[in-house]
Amino acid sequence: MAKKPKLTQRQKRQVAANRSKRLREKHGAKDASSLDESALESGTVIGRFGKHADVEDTNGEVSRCHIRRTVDSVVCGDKVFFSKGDDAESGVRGVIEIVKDRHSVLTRPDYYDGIKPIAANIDRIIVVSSILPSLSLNIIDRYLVACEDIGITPLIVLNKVELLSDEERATVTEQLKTYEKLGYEVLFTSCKTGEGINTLNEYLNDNISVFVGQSGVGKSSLINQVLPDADELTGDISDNSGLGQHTTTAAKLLHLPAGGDLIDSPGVREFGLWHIPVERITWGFIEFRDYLGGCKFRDCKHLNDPGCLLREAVEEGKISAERFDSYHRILTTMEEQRPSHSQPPGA
Ligand SMILES: Nc1nc2c(ncn2[C@@H]2O[C@H](COP(=O)(O)OP(=O)(O)OP(=O)(O)O)[C@@H](O)[C@H]2O)c(=O)[nH]1
Ligand SMILES: [Mg+2]
Ligand SMILES: [Zn+2]
Repeated sequence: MAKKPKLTQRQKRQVAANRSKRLREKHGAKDASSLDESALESGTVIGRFGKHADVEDTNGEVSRCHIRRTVDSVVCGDKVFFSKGDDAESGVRGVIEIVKDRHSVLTRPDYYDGIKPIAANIDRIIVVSSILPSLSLNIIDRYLVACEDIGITPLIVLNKVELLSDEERATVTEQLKTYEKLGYEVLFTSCKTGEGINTLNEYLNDNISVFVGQSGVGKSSLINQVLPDADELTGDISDNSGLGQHTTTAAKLLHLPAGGDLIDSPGVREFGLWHIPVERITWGFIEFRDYLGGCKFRDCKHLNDPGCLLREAVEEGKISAERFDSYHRILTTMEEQRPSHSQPPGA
């Protein structure tokens, strides 16, 4: 069979709009969210892999579904309208017809695929770091910018803390104080000693949280601690690189017994931010906000520009020098990581 020509984004949107209009007319509903449920089922995406997604209906029954070509993207946490089929043979039974509007979505840029959603309709982002792979404040800063960009409260988790000596623990506690002073919550955890797990449990209750962070930091292990039935696959750290081996390959949504959901996501090597405009990244460093617009030059790069309020604030100790350096490192790597086929945002 000849391969179907790929639709442009605009064409996809048009086809989707026509399709939902037709469905609405057919079922006499005013908008997509009030479609006749006897024709289409409502569900939540709880697994997403390759060309398929697992959708859980309101009774908790899970159907593996195809995704209608007109649907732009589907991720864990998405609320969808789908039709149930009965193709028991292939195991893939249904079709996702419409993805409902998302109240939030965490995205990351992908070198080949453009902007990729990671999880939808989340209200907490658990930013996991560890001692091995070693703690990177720059990676934390990247995730914090992404959280600020979409207005979702992050929790900074430092896992594997039992590996720290007393002295090392005092050092990282000091490093992470910077974040607490900015109003971010920081939690030390260990899947070996159980430290912090109860607090994490309480934090997650009744929320929809996505676990993000480098491969090997222990996202799946933490989820197994909170939800012993989850049985998430965990993998060893490579002896050579000290990094994880990308054990979780597809995102998965799990329910908490007391209410709320968790989304386990695959670790990413580099959490790029080149899909976010520079001004927005600057704004994502919350302690910079008071000074924005006050530099002598309107196009101040906040480097060695004369009359830079941000640099002055760093010199006066009002802004952490580490965060300021981290900001510049993000901007530098953004330019390096942006594929040549992609335009800077807003260009
Ligand atoms: N020492 C120690 N090891 C831990 C802890 N938590 C997890 N690990 C180990 O770290 C390794 C990686 O854990 P995973 O849970 O697979 O990490 P992940 O973040 O899910 O990794 P990806 O799925 O690849 O993104 C496993 O060998 C775990 O046993 C901890 O608190 N202390
Ligand atoms: Mg994992
Ligand atoms: Zn400046």
